[in-house]
Amino acid sequence: LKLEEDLREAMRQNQLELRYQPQVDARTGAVVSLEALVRWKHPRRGMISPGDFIPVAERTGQIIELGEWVMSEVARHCTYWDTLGLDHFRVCVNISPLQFNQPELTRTIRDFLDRSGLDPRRIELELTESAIMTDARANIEKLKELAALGLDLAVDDFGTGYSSLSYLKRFPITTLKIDQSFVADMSSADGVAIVDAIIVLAKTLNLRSIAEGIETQEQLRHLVQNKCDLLQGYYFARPLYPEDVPEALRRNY
Ligand code: G
Ligand code: G
Ligand code: MN
Ligand code: NA
Repeated sequence: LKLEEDLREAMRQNQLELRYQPQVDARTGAVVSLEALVRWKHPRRGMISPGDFIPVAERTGQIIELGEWVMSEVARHCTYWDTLGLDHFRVCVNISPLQFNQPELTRTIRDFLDRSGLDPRRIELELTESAIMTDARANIEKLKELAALGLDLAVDDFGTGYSSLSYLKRFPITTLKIDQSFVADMSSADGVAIVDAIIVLAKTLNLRSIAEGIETQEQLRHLVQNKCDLLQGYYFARPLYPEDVPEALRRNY
């Protein structure tokens, strides 16, 4: 209950902040997108990881308000980067299962796009595999509505849930995001086999593949060799302050 009350305060008192983690094009080394990741600077407890408070916010419903805050911050930061002439990259926004299941999600996202004037093609929503695969048949319409707004849709944590391949093919998604647990397990033959299989599946379905949680040269080499499209992880960059994004965009990784 304490964390819940604190979170309400946190949103009012600007204790939440967004960081942006670069996603690198495996062929060119350029940063082509950034994942927005929320951080909580608690006045007494210090940094609280979203792994600890997102589940609380999801349980209490505060994730709805938090999600709207994230979108308004993304819009604000995009406007700032625009003034520097930096607008050739996507921003990936995590959408929690509760948010996804809100009937008004499409309207919320449309309002966000209208208000901010952002080109929808610059936004990618990261939806978890379990959220979209639970009641998959009913979700086709919802995903079509979202896709019709012109933005990209990624399946986050791919491989950890139970995907129906036939739905995967029918969903208007653009990206498969290989869960970082599989990347972390790439020192084993099984781990490598799973990662390779997801990359091939993505190619077969004409989807972009992205691997997250890349920390080592060996992981990187294998992913590049096997034609994973995008790469994300501490090996390249930690989640960055918005002010540090311009330098990352100019760099070649
Ligand atoms: O940044 P970190 O690796 O600690 O994030 C932990 C978890 O919190 C991840 O599963 C990530 O998807 C989730 N998360 C981070 N930022 C957001 C956000 O803005 N919205 C939602 N719904 N989840 C987020
Ligand atoms: O569930 P989601 O994919 O949205 O979560 C991404 C999470 O992974 C974020 O909390 C982010 O901070 C974290 N992360 C990003 N890169 C790495 C990495 O290279 N190693 C580890 N261990 N975590 C990472
Ligand atoms: Mn994510
Ligand atoms: Na993930």
